[in-house]
Amino acid sequence: MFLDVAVIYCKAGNGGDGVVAWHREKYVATGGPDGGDGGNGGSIYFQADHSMNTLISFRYTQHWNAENGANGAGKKCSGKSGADLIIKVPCGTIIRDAETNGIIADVFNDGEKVLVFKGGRGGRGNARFATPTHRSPGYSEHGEKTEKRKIKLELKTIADVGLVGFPNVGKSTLLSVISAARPKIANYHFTTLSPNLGMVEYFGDSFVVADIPGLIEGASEGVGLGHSFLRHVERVRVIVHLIDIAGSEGRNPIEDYKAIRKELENYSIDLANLPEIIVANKCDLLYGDETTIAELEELTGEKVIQISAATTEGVQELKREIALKLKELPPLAPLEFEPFVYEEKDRSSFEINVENGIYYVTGGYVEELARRVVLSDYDSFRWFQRCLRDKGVIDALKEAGMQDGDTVCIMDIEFEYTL
Ligand SMILES: Nc1nc2c(ncn2[C@@H]2O[C@H](COP(=O)(O)OP(=O)(O)OP(=O)(O)O)[C@@H](O)[C@H]2O)c(=O)[nH]1
Ligand SMILES: [Mg+2]
Repeated sequence: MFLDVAVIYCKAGNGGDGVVAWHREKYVATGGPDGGDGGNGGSIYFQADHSMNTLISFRYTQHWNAENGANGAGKKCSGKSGADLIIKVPCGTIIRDAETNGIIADVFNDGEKVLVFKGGRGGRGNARFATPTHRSPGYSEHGEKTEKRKIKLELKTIADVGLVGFPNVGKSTLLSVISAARPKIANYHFTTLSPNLGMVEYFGDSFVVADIPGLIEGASEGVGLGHSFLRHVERVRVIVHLIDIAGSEGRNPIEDYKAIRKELENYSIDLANLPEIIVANKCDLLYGDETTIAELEELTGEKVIQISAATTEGVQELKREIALKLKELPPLAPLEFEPFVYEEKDRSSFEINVENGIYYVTGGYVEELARRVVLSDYDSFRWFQRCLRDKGVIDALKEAGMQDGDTVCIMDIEFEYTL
């Protein structure tokens, strides 16, 4: 099954907590602090893999979590770092933030590994807080907690050439005669339901051709298989526009050409502006009548390449034409985009709200502080109070009307203020 858009949830690993521990040894009276640090949480990477061509696996697995860092231990033992998670995706997968649709990364070249979500830092153990003047700190830090992110994966196939045209004009037949690809071919509409890729060799040159499902009038408004498959020819270098020149289904080839052009324009102006090679297929059914070809050439002002994918007549010339055209064009490149970056948590601000006589302090600064404090420890709590004072939180609380004996709530820490 083919899937080219998927929404998943990712969470990098939390940092492990630092611990409080004391060195204990026979005949050593005061061993000092030896609590180790927590390990860092695992990060999430995305890696392009050329052997994949669909995002279907993301339909079944929607939650992707990297491992948390382990907590530290005594004897200055650091916790184990969480293992990184490497998520394999097809080449050409664009990663977007699902809320804003901002592009985080375009995983383009085979094997390319992109760091998307960094794991949380481990907290420091009490051994780290010892100083000459404060030799037995009884507190440690909690590890950094990471957030779960909702992201959208979008596959935009990477190919040099995109085959477009009405259903049944012979796109898959053409791909099967110019490459080793074996797409399904049949005499009915929408034989092709998902993009097929084929590698074409031409005298030492090679290029990738993408065959997509047929387009019909109104595709850009969702008729037929819709225009969603045009995503897969969006970043090709040249479009090969195939027409059933014999009008074997009773349609008019000239009108067909105009209709497809209109759909391309409706989809995106960039797509419509791509260089185009016009190919008249099924010439074997023309029996020498070239009036339609002349008419098409007059309409477009371009040379129309005549082929029969069935008999392979003219196919070699088409390959040459494509190879020559590609030589003039810039190589395939990843998207140019302003990368979306998640807002760094503001770790310096705080806010005070008073509700029912209780003073609630929220904001990045106090959240970070609360992560570091160990309330059961006297030293740690004193340090916490000192930070609140130095940062001006106490002054701000007083300004808000706090009096002796009032209750203050900072995250999940609740205490009574005494002068
Ligand atoms: N006579 C003749 N028939 C052809 C030629 N090329 C393709 N056909 C026939 O046209 C029919 C449709 O061919 P496909 O290659 O499946 O067409 P398609 O454009 O991929 O169609 P969809 O996948 O449905 O969009 C098949 O029966 C082919 O055998 C040709 O050059 N001459
Ligand atoms: Mg087909």
